[in-house]
Amino acid sequence: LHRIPHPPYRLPLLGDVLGASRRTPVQDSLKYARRLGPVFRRSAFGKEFVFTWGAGLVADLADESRFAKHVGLGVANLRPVAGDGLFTAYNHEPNWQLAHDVLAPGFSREAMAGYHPMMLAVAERLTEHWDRAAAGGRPVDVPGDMTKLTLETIARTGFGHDFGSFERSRPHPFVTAMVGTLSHAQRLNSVPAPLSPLLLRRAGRRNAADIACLNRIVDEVVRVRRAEGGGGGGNGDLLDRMLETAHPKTGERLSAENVRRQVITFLVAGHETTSGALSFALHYLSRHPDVAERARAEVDRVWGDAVAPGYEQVAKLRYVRRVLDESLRLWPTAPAFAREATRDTVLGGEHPMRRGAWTLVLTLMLHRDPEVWGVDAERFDPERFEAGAVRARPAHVFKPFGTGARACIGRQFALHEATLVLALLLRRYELRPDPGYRLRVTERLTLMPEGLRLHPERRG
Ligand code: MNH
Repeated sequence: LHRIPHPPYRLPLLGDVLGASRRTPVQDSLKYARRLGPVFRRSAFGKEFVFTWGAGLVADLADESRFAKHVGLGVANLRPVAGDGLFTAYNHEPNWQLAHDVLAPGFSREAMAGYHPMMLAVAERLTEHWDRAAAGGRPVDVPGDMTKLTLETIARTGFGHDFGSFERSRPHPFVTAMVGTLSHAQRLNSVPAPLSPLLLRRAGRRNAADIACLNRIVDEVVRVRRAEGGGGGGNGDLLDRMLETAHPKTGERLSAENVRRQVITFLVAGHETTSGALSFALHYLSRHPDVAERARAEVDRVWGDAVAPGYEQVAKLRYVRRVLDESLRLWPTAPAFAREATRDTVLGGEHPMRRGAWTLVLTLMLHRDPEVWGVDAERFDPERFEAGAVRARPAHVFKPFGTGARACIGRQFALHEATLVLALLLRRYELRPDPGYRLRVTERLTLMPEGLRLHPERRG
């Protein structure tokens, strides 16, 4: 450990807190990463954290025979919310494998094709809203609207539920409570553990109220489905799988408490990060009219005059997909993930790690490593995801969905939804930026462009 660099000004007890920001810990770590190199450590309140972002080291951490997901920091702080749900489960918890096997078919190609018409229907509610804004010459609140869209999409496709987000002027209470628990989980990382009961008493009460609110909302969603008499009221959607499907080998089913955890997990994990990804992509499209024009031409060419593009017509939008990938490169909306050694080993042939030792992979910096992405790594350029360019890069340098057995189960879902929506918006509107807007990014475990507004104009 002592060979790994750390910031120069270390305070006793407090550690590397000078110049550190509680609001933007991940963007803060970027500064340290650039100064200290591919692996570095920061200490806070007597605890030492190791950060890794060098491409070679991250590729080594992707070796599943020696490393696995570590449930720590922000993820561990979400355990009171999501318990042993898929995202927050420890590797050894039996409910992880059970839920993974029961739910994975919900993300198959066939399942996705079944969600497609519902995704279109939700997107139509967004365009109705944007049409009104365009007609009135009003700007739209991009992160707010993308959150409405992605929440309605996962709620409708996964759970047959309608939160009515587009009919509300304020966010649904589910969203408010979710943002509360995510922000709280992030803040817990920057408060010394022994003091946290004192410092966070009020925040803790708020958080408990937020969790109770989430529980109430999902219990109602489950109650309604059970009242429909089971038997697949949702045509085999995620909730049907959670409630009805036994494990193909063991015959085991999810418990009622675990179902609650999974519903919260999927409603949160299934919309917050996709919303951010769409928002960043729309920001870049509005700032790069040449890219928007090229993407729009692709949509016009591939979709023709189809009123409702089919499932297959989304995968054909190669350039729109590159825009999305490039946005996720610069702003991976889940900006870090943690890996632990599953046995005593040496990371990158250089750093000994005991079994259980862990490090935080800084995806945000991995994606900006000049040695991998070039001296212009900070520049938005979808051409980086042209097939030849991708082949020329080493493996494991683009990791917005994590890695290995615990990587994102919703990856295809998110990519399909986001590509579809970007294409629909490009086809329908010119996206004019707010001239005064400078990109500011808020962190609540996830990343989101703060205060982003656009002026959509209907195309002729
Ligand atoms: Mn998703 C895990 C990023 C969309 C459901 N997701 C992860 C991980 C990353 C991630 C990174 C791994 C975290 C870790 O190693 O600790 N997810 C994303 C991004 C998007 C996204 C950037 C959108 C863009 N995720 C979605 C969607 C769903 C979803 C959509 C559901 C419909 N994600 C999950 C679940 C897990 C996960 C569930 C946990 C999987 C597991 O551990 O088995």
